[in-house]
Order: sequence, then structure tokens, then C-alpha cells
Amino acid sequence: MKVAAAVLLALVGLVCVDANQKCSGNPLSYQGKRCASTTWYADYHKGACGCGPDNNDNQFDWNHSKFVAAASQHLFDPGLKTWCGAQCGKCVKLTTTGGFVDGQGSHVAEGQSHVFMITNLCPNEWPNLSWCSQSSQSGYKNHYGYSEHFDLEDGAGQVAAIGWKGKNPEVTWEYVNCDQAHSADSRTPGTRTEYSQCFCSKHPDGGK
Ligand SMILES: *[C@@H]1O[C@H](CO)[C@@H](O)[C@H](O)[C@H]1NC(C)=O
Ligand SMILES: CC(=O)N[C@H]1CO[C@H](CO)[C@@H](O)[C@@H]1O
Repeated sequence: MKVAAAVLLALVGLVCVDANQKCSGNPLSYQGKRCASTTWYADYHKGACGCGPDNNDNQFDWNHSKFVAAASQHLFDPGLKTWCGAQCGKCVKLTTTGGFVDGQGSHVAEGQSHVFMITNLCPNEWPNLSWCSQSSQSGYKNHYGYSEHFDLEDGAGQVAAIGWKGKNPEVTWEYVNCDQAHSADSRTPGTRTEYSQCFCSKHPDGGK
């Protein structure tokens, strides 16, 4: 009986640690795909891919209102560039796992997919340290164990409209073709229609 009780307690303990996170393993994954954490933000700056006019820090309208995201540093640029990162203008399909981080979000039904273009960096610095602190010192994980993070722009309520705002759903992520995604859902920017306007599409080395 004692052994059974101990086993039961151990199992309950295991289940409770990450009760609401569906991803597991190292790196965290779910059904064979890599996992990431998500949050939302809204700002009026053109961001680290230069998606605004050359002469000021405004955004293009689409950079404010479409499905765009700030990626954590190692994803944004493996060489740790903070401007015109290698992944500027790439698109990621995010699919909810049904999981979330305890105390940092709430349940979103599993299997909802939307495609976001990377147009910004979520830097590894205050106030972004809990979500975007992946570095060699942290074992390339943020505080909640994820190797990648996407901060989703909600400048026009587009994250609220899909029911993700403030719920910060855990997702799986994979690269997809932006233009195909844009054809299927114009809330995803296209590379020819939209990303081609960004400074970093014209000067991928940052114009130096
Ligand atoms: C990162 O910091 C900016 C402010 O500099 C804030 O708007 C944004 O919500 C933060 N994102 C995360 C994921 O911490
Ligand atoms: C809401 C918003 O940020 N709109 C800006 C989008 O970008 C254009 C072009 O820079 C600006 O004129 C808008 O103010």
C-alpha cells in the first residue's frame, strides 16, 4: 500500500508540475513538432526588419494590422544580429497545442493554425527576459522552458480577433511559404506584396 501511495503521489506530482503545458522533451515538442511560447504586443515602431518608411520610425499599415511577429533572438538571427536578422520576412505557421504556461495564460482549443511573418526581434533584455532570454547561459530556453518565442503584434486587434490575446497559447511552429499563406488568408503578409517594402528586404545586410 505504501509503495502504491508513493507511486500515486509521484505521478500526481509529475502531472501537476506542467499541468497545462502539452509540450515535452528537449527541445520541447508536441506530436513531432517543435514548440514555442507566444505573447502579444502592440507598438507603433517599424521594428528590427525596417518595415516602415526609411526616413522615420513609423510602421507600414500592414505591419501594424496583419499577422506579424517578433521572434526571440536565436531564431531572429543565429548570428545574434539585432537589425535585419536572417529570418526577417520568413513566415511561421503557429498551431495551438491546447496548452499554456500556468499563471501566464489560459486554454485555447488545440489545432488552431495561423501564419505570421517575422518582422521584429524580441530582444534578450529587460523587460523581455522571462520570454525572450534564450541564450547559451540559459541552455537556449526561456523561463518556461521554450527554445523559441513569438510576440504577436496586436496593433489592430488581430490577435484578439482570433481569440489568442492574453491567453498566450503554447504552439508548435514550422516555416511555411508566405505567399501561399497570404493567398489562403490575406491577414498573413506576402513577400512580394508587403515584405518587399521593408528596408531589410532591400538591404538584407542592413545596408552597410
Ligand atoms: C518586450 O518588451 C516590449 C517593450 O520594450 C513590450 O512591448 C513587449 O510586450 C515585450 N514582449 C515580451 C514577450 O516580453
Ligand atoms: C497605426 C499606424 O501605426 N499607422 C502607421 C502605419 O504606417 C504608415 C506609414 O509609415 C503611417 O503613416 C501610419 O501612421
